[in-house]
Amino acid sequence: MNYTGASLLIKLLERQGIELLPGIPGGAILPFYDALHDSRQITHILARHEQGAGFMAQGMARVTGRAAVCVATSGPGATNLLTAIADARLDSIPLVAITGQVPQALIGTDAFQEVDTYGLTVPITKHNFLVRDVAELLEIVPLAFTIAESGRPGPVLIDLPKDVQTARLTVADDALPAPGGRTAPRACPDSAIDQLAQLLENARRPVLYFGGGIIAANASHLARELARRLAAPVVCTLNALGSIPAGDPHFMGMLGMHGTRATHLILDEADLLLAIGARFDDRATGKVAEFCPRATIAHIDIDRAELGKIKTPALGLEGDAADILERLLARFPEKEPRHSGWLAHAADLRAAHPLHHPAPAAEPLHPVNLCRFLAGALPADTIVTTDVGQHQMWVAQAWPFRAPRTFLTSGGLGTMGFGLPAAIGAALAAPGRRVACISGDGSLLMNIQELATLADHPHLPVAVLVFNNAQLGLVRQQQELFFGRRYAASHFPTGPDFAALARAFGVRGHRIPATSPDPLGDIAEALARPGACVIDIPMCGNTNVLPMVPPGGANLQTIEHHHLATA
Ligand SMILES: Cc1ncc(C[n+]2csc(CCOP(=O)(O)OP(=O)(O)O)c2C)c(N)n1
Repeated sequence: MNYTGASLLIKLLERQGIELLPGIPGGAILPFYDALHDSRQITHILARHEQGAGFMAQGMARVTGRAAVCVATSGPGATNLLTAIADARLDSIPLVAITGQVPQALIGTDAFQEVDTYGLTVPITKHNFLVRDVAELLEIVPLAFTIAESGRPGPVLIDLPKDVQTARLTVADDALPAPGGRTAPRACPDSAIDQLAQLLENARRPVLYFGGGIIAANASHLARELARRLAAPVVCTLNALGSIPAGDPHFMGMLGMHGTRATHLILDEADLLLAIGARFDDRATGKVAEFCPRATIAHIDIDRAELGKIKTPALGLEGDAADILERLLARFPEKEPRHSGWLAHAADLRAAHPLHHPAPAAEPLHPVNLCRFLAGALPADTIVTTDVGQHQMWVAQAWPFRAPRTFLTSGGLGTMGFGLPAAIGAALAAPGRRVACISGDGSLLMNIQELATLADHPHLPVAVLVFNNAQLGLVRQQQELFFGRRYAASHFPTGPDFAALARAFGVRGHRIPATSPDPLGDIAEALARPGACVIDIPMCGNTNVLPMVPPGGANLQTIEHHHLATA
């Protein structure tokens, strides 16, 4: 069949199984859009800002575990995508970003809407391509998906000059390449797994440190089973939340800057730390020299570069977490769980250091109480997205996540503006699932224009819940605690009426009156109605997310509620 570069790319995306494609058109990508018009398989989702399109694709990829695609034009379209690409890189999300480029004859001439997208994306992609010839698409497109999904997942960019989109190529059906996708990584040697089994066998106080890599590897059930057989407490990073149910007796909570005190105490006592798909991020470890001071460290990661990057492990195992855990479990046959005294001690620590919050009846809209109320009011399999700030940390601390891929948040880059478009992408990719976007009044404004996209899909069950404290709350908190209460640029002098704003976009909007006698009842009523909505919830402006490890401090130096109460 005779293709243009544009129609060939569509054909190859269809063969990849792509059905949803968020993006925004523009001059340099118009031949692609023209060909897209003929696709019966791919539904284009018209975002209102390319960053929104990138985060919609991320929402799809985070929910399904498969690479999702977004598209933008050259120049400003491409630069608007950069944040979403960098975000995918830091959180290891498989993403294929397609950008239009000026015709090859104009590259390097400062042509209209020309930027060096290839150059700009070198440091923030796993790999990137500038397509020079239409025939290269046959190799590049499947390879882009293979790179995005294999090993440590990540973003891949395909920059496509306009003349390549219009160039013609005849390809027989049987000459079309097989779709790309995840390839099996090199197997970790048996000897390393034997050594790990021995370390675990000898340990008296083992702790498992779960990272987002467990979810990426679809290994949550295996990691939980290891915890059970070892009777080992589990600490989770932000992006590992959901890999083990919050109610599981092994789960100690999130570690790190806003982690639970119990995680830090148990890590301090551990004699063996097994990190799985975790990268010893500074937000998780606090002052590295004082992190887990008594423990021998073993580290499983698919990315060899992570082994020893921050902490030198006694044993590093490179490979797929699911494969390694399965083989490790075979070495721990079902028998009486060991270390049961250690697990009981962990439970005591957890009980002794609960999350501080006022009684729900006294302060129903305290963010911890509100998160627990919302989790109870929404279906158990609700997908939660957040933006970045205090609200994000409250959700991480208080939402009882039960399953992997139910908590989508920008962990590594910490991008305000992630929540709404990620929620739209998640809802599109997981039809029938409820999606709650917990946002802050600062963050929501960063991609508020995507309410227009949501209005295009009014039946999507996306509820945006604005924890509205009239502030950049996490900034205000740091200024209170570490900058002598000098509140520079963290209070909003004015703020929009988010309910009215939602309605202006065509989305149902609710504002919970500050004087409501039953604010939780009002919220439940708004959530019970079908379709997309925004619920603006006013809350107290000076509540802090605690505990908190001061930036640069050791995890045991947490600021707790009682420190401030007596200060
Ligand atoms: C794009 C971007 N700009 C700036 C920041 C720095 N930052 C981190 S949290 C925060 C405040 C967030 O405010 P809001 O969304 O209202 O949430 P709150 O902390 O009040 O819950 C800021 C400005 C960021 N993370 N991302």
